[in-house]
Amino acid sequence: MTTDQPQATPDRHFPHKDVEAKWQQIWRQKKASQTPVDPGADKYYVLEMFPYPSGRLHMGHCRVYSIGDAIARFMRMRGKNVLHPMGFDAFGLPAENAAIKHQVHPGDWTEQCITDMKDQFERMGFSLDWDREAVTCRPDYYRWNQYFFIKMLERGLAYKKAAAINWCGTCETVLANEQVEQGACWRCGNPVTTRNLEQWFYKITDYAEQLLNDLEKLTDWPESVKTMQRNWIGRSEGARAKFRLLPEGYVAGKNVPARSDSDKVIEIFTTRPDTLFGVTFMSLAPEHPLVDSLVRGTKYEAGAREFISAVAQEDRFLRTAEGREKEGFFTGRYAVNPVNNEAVPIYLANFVLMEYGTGAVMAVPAHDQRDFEFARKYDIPVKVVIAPEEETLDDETMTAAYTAPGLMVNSNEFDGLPSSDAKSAIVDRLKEQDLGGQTIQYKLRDWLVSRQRFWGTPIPIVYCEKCGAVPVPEDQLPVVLPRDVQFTGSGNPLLQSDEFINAPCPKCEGPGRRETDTMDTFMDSSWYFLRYCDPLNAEEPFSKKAADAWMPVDQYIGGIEHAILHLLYSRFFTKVLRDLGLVNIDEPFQRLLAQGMVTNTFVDKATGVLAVDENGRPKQAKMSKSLGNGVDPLEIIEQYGADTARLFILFAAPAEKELEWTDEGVNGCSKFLNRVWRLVQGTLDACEFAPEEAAALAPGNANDKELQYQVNRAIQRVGSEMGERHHFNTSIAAIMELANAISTYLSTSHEFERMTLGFSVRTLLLLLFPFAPHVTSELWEQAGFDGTIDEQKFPEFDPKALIKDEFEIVLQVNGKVRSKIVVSMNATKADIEAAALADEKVQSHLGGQEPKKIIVVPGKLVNVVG
Ligand code: ANZ
Ligand code: ZN
Repeated sequence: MTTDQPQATPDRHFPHKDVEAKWQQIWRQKKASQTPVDPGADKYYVLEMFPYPSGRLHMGHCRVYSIGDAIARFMRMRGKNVLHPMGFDAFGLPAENAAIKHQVHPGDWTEQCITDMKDQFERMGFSLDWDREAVTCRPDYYRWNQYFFIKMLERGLAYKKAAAINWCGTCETVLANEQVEQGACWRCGNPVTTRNLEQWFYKITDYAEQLLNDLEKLTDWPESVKTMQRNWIGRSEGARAKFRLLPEGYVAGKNVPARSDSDKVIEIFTTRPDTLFGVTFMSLAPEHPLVDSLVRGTKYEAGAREFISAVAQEDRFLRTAEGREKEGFFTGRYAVNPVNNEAVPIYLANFVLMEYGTGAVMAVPAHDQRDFEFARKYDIPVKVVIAPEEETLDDETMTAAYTAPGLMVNSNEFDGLPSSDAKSAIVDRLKEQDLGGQTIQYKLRDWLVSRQRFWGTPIPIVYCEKCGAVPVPEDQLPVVLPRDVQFTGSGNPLLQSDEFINAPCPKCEGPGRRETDTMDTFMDSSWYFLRYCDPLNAEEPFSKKAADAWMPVDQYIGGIEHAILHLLYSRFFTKVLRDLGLVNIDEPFQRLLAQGMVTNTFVDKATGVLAVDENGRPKQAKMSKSLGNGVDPLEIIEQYGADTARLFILFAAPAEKELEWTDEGVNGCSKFLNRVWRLVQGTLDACEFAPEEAAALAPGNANDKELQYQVNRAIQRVGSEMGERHHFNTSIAAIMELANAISTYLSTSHEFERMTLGFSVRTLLLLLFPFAPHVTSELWEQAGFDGTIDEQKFPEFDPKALIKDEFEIVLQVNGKVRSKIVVSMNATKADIEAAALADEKVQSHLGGQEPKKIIVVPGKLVNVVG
C-alpha cells in the first residue's frame, strides 16, 4: 500500500489562542477532569501542594502544576482512576495586609484572588477536578480545624503553656520553631526575637519516634528530604544524671559536705556518660528555673541578672551557632559530681538552651569543643578521661577537645575500658544509685499553633472566670470570623470585635470571653489532602470510606522549602487522625517529588547591568519580585500558548533540578509544536489508515521497518520514563526523536506505507498529549482519529518491532571511538572482529601495526588494542 507524497504545507504558526480556548471550553463542558466515582484498585491520587491565592500564578506555580498535570493525564491514559484536585491555602497574612492597605475585608480580597487564579489555571489547561475544590478560609473547611482542635484537646494533644517563644515583630505574631530559619521569620525574613507568652501547642513530640521510624517506609521520597526531617527530629541516645547542689557558702577546695535530704539536685542530659569523670564545671541555661534561687541575695545576683537579660536579647539560633563566642557567668555555687563526689562550679552559659534536654549540662572541656573554649576563656581546669590510642593528651597544652572514642583514664574502676563500653557501665552505676539512667532525647519541640492574627481559624475556646478555658461544643461549630472589624494595622483586630469576643461560657452559661488567637495556617494544610477525598461532606471532615478509598496520595509534588514544615506537620496530623480512628494509613504521601526552582538572569541593582559570574556568564537567581527577573506566565501564554510553556517547563530540566528560563528554550519548544502541527497536517491522508495497534503493521521495506522500530521504541521509552520514574525531559526527548524519525521517513521514502505513517503520527500525538494537551487534541480531531484524544489509552508497543536484524556497533582503537559499523543480527564474534579490522578508520589509527588484542562487547562495541 502506498500513497502519493504528502503535500508540503506553508510554514506558519498554528493558531494557539483559538486552539487553546476551544479545547478548554470543550473540557469544561464535558467535565473532562472529573474524578471517577468508584476509585477501586486502580486509583491514582496525584496532588500538587495547593497555592496561596495571591491572585496571580507565577512561574514556580506553573512548574509544579505542569508536572502534576502531565502525570495526571498520563495516568488517566494508563487506565487509572485519577484524583487530581486543587484548592487554596487561603488564610494568612497577605490578605490581612491587603485589608489594611485597601480597607477591604480579607475574605472579599481572597475570594477575588481565587476567582482570578482559577481563571489562570484554566488558561494553562490543567486537568483539575474543581468540583472538589477546598478553600481553607471558608467556614465549611475551617470548622473541621476547630473540630480537630477539640479532639486533640480531649486527647491531651493540644494544651496551653507559658514558654519562651519566637516572636516576629514585623508579622506581629509568634512563630513555631519550624518557621524560624537561621534566626529569621520564614515569611518576611526579618529577625526573630524571644518572648515569654502563654500559647497553644500541639504535642507533636508524642509522635517523635514514629515520625522518625516511619521515614523508613517512605522509600519513594528524596533522601535529602528524609535527612532533613531526621535531623530536625534529632534523636539522641544518652543519659540523665543528677548533680547535688551544695549549699550557699561552699567554696572551692573545702571538703564536700555529706548528702542531706533537703539538697536540691540539678539534672543534666548527656550523650557522653563515658566522660563523667572529666566534668570540671556545670553550665546552665540562663533561663533555667533554678538560677533565680542560686543567686538571689548573693554578691553574684546583679551580674547574673545582667548576663541573663543580655542573652535574652539574642535569638536562640544565633546564640548557639558554632562560631558564636562562648559567654558565661559564674553563679558562686557548686554541685557534686555523682560518680566521684567532686564539687564543680556552676556557670550560666549562652550556648545552653532551656528547651533541650534539661537545660543543664555537665561540662567536659577535654572532650567537648564548646566546653573547651569556655574553660580556656574562664580559666577552668581541663581533665582528660578518654585517651586516644596513638597520642597522649595533656590537660594544660591541648588546643582542642578530643571528641573521638578511646580508652578510659582517670576514671577509677573504669580505667582501661574502651570508652564505648564504659558508657553503659557508667549509666548502670548511676541507675543503681538512683542518680540517673539511660534516656532518649529529641530535638523536636511541640508545635506552637496559636497566632495573634485575624485571618486564620479561630481557636474554639471560651474563657470563663469560673470554668477556665472551655472548648466550644461540637454542635456549636464553626466559630466564625466576624465581619465587623477595622483593619488599622496594629494589634489583632479580633480584640476589637465585641460581636466576636463576648460569648457565654458553654459550661455554666455565665459571661465568657472568646480566645482571640487564631490557628497557624499550617494547620489548614495538614489535612487538606483528606478533604479532597470527600469535599462536600457536611457531617464529618471526610468519610472514612472515602479516605480509605483514595489515600495515600500516590504522587505528591511541591517545593523543597516544605521539606520540614508542611511535610512534617502533615505526617504528624495523619498519625493523629489514624489514632482518632478517622483514617487507616500511617503516612499520607507515598511518593514525593520536590521540584527545583525556576531561575532567570537578572540585572544587578547597583550597576544597572546584567549580573555575571567570574567567568563572565550571566548569573542565575530564583525568579522573584525583588530581583525583578520574573516572567509572567500570562504573557508567555499570550505569545506562545500554554502548550509551549508547559513543554518548555518539562523539557528544559529534570523536574528536581533548577530550571533556567531562556527565551531560546521557549522558542525551541514553540518551533517543535509548530513542526508537529505541519507534520500532522501534511500526513492527514495517511492518518485515515492508522491502525490502533502496533502489531497490526505490515512488514514493509527497510525505511518502513526503521520507522516501525522508532515508533515502538518511543512508546516503550515514554511509557517507562513516565510510568516508573516521572522523567519528563527524557520522555519529551523521545517524542522529539520520533517526530524526527517521521520527518526522515517522509524525506527519504518515495513510497509511503500508509499504515505505518498513520500509526506513527497517531502515536506521536498520544505520547505528546500529557505535555501539550491542546494542540494534540486539535490535531487528533483534524486527523479524524476516533473520539477525542483525552479519552484514549496509552499505546502499547510491539516487542517484535524492537528486534532489529541489523544493529550498529561502535569501533574503538585503544579505547577511543574511531568508527561505527552495521552488522547483522546473526554475525558471529569472528565476523564482527573481521569487519572491525577491515574498517578503514580502524586501520589508519592502527597505523599499520598488528593488533595486540581485540575485545568484543556483544551488541555494543569492539575495542582494538594496538
Ligand atoms: C557532656 C558531654 C561531654 C557532652 C562530651 C558532649 C560531649 P546532642 O548530640 O545534640 O543531643 N547539651 C545537653 N543539653 C544541652 C542544652 N540544653 N543546650 C546545649 N547543650 C546541651 O548533644 C547532647 C550534648 O549537648 C550533651 O552531651 C551535652 O553535652 C550538651 F565530651 O554532655 B554533653
Ligand atoms: Zn463558666
